[in-house]
Amino acid sequence: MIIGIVGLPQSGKTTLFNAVCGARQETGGFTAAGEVHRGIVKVPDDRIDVLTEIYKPKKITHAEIEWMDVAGFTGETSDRNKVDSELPTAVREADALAHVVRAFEDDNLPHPKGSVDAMRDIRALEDELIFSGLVLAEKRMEKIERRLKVVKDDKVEKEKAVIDKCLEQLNADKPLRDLDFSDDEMKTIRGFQFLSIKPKLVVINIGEDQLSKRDEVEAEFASIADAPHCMVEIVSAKVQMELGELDPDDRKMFMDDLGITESAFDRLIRKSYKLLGLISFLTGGEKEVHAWTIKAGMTAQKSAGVIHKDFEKGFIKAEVIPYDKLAEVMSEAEAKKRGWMRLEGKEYIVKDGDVIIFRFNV
Ligand SMILES: Nc1nc2c(ncn2[C@@H]2O[C@H](COP(=O)(O)OP(=O)(O)OP(=O)(O)O)[C@@H](O)[C@H]2O)c(=O)[nH]1
Ligand SMILES: [Mg+2]
Repeated sequence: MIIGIVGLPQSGKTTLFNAVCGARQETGGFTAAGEVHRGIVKVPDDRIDVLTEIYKPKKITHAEIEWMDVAGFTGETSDRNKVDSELPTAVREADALAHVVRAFEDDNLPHPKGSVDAMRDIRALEDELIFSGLVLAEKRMEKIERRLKVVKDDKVEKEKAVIDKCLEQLNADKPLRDLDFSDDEMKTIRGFQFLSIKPKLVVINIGEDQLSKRDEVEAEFASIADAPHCMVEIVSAKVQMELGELDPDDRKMFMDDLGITESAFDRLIRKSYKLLGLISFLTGGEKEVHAWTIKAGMTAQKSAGVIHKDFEKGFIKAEVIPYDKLAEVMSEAEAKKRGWMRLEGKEYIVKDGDVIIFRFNV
């Protein structure tokens, strides 16, 4: 699962990337077109800490997501043949987008649009995502219609229906992520990698001096998160990056000074996880405590396959203790004694925080 960072040049994308991934890429230097930074982020999870206390494992493994940082783009082109070269092509492979929007004031750093106006920039990027999809869909539709003139083809007819649905939405200046698509429809259009279909996290990048007004800023942009598959988070990327470079003791002191809590940043990463429709189930033992990433709605048998294909193939049953129950007694044996361990079959829909032991045959 990949989150692609997008936004205007010099909005703080690489700064955010460094903060999130603990990376040390150059900031303020214009990430070059075609340059891609990749990093892996551990998803903070208090439940792992509790399970660690219970099982005292040799190894601890968090859920992870990949973040990707690319060059900025202004999206000022109105030339339909150029639009694709303007958008960093790498972000097409992302599963979700994080749009970094500059809200910080800095007289020494000119804004590519001449002034700081976060709402304008949010809308402009959305327009660009929609526009690039429109170009793609229109081109495809031409091909489809040409083909259907020559031959009757059910598969192509089906594709036409989905592309029509997309075109209607895009022509109304609305993103595809607002629409519901069936699994079948999704399969049909997956190859186009439409940007406006990707879940979007809007990251409002505020300056250090705005940190004390965080709640006001949050209220100002709250409506953005009303749209389906959209979330907003307020951070100061620069402060977070600098905090990340400190050793833990100094960091704690700095954060107290600035009045920021650890959870502000953890929340950004947790949100991105949720935005992707991901949840974790947990496994615990002396060897390892492990948070495993699955798509919400996955069955027990499919989830077993995330650990090992043999678990899925030879699946017999899942022994499930909900995390809250386990944390209540802090002992697997005690939870079992109290009858809190359930036996679930292959069709069981795994819940976030299920602590699972899979029984299987190979
Ligand atoms: N004052 C201030 N400056 C910031 C903040 N966040 C980022 N910057 C500065 O903005 C400049 C650009 O930051 P980058 O992270 O390189 O921006 P970018 O979006 O990756 O830029 P491109 O790669 O050119 O698209 C750097 O000089 C940062 O130090 C902030 O919260 N406050
Ligand atoms: Mg950059």
